[in-house]
Amino acid sequence: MNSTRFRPAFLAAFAATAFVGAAQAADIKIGVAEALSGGAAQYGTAIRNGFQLATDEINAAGGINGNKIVLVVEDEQGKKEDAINVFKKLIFQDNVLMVFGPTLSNSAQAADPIAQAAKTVAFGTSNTADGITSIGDYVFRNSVTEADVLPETLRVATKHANVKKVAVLYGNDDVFTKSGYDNFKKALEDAKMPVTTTETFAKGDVDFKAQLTKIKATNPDAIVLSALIAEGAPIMVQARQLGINVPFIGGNGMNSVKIFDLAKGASDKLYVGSPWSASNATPENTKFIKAYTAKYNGAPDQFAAQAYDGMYIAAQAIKAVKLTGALPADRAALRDALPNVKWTGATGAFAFTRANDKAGKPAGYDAKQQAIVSVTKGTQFEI
Ligand code: 1QQ
Repeated sequence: MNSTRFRPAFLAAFAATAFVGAAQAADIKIGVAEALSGGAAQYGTAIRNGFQLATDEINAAGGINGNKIVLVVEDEQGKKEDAINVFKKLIFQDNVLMVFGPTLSNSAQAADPIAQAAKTVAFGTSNTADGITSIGDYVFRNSVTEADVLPETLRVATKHANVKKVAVLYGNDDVFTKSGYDNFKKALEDAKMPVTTTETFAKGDVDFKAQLTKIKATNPDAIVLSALIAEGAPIMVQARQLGINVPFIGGNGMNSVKIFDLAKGASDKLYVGSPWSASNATPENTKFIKAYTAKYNGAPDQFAAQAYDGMYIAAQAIKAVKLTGALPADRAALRDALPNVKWTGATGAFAFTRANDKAGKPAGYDAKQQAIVSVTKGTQFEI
């Protein structure tokens, strides 16, 4: 199942460094590959902050079995070529124990095979498209998938806003926006919801008036939108400019408080599902929100929360592994330990399950425990 066959060669290659200092406290290097610039930086920055906060807390409490976590942070710019390069640097040059990221499913689909081939854990905290974890057994995520969330988002939003027919708008050149579309389409079919028209856009588009004008002519009660925020925010602004005032029903891409900054009043009547809620008053979440707000001088969002929990989940697994300093063995041992972690964090109780379906559903998802949130300036509807 794991890398036994390859161990002797790797051990020989790493022998020089493997046992030096193994007896004393050593830093645990963890790679963080996130979009810190470009259109996906809205998400990536929150994610990086979540990792940093959890790391600081873990280190302040003595580290993991006495060893401190050291983050090696790289900007993958939300682009798949850069995600591949950053993964290679972290895995082969920096010799990190594992890699968090990348931010977008689009990049994960390109970069995670590098980690899989190098038998190094790639842990996504924000990858929600179908099929990510089916890349291989070194690929993990704690992000709740579109396949899980969208049917509930649709159910709650259409009921609450009394929606009888919808138009659909999605990005057709991105793994996440396409997967969101596929899952919305299925959920709409299952709900027998009539679709007035389906329109598409591409990454980097800035003018959506042609699609929105067509949508307006079909007179839908809501617009189902699978978009990243870089396109999603201007789409909402331009829709309102065209006099389209019906609700938008979005996926994870619209699930950021940045939508309020970017689209301002035009972001009213946006429904999104979320695995995290600011108003969930558990001790873990209250502690997270307080610490995050104090450190970063601004409110966290679900991207920060899932990253924060992701780091604690990894720390539990690392704690259970007896690190030897021999990187291939440690990487494999971490991979074997991760599935056993159970953790209650800012997003609630979490456990991994093995994904056997195409959607690669993450584990520990409990639809009842997770809140569906409508982002109409902070209004929330628990289901
Ligand atoms: C994905 C997403 C994006 C919204 C991540 C920020 O969910 O690409 O899977």
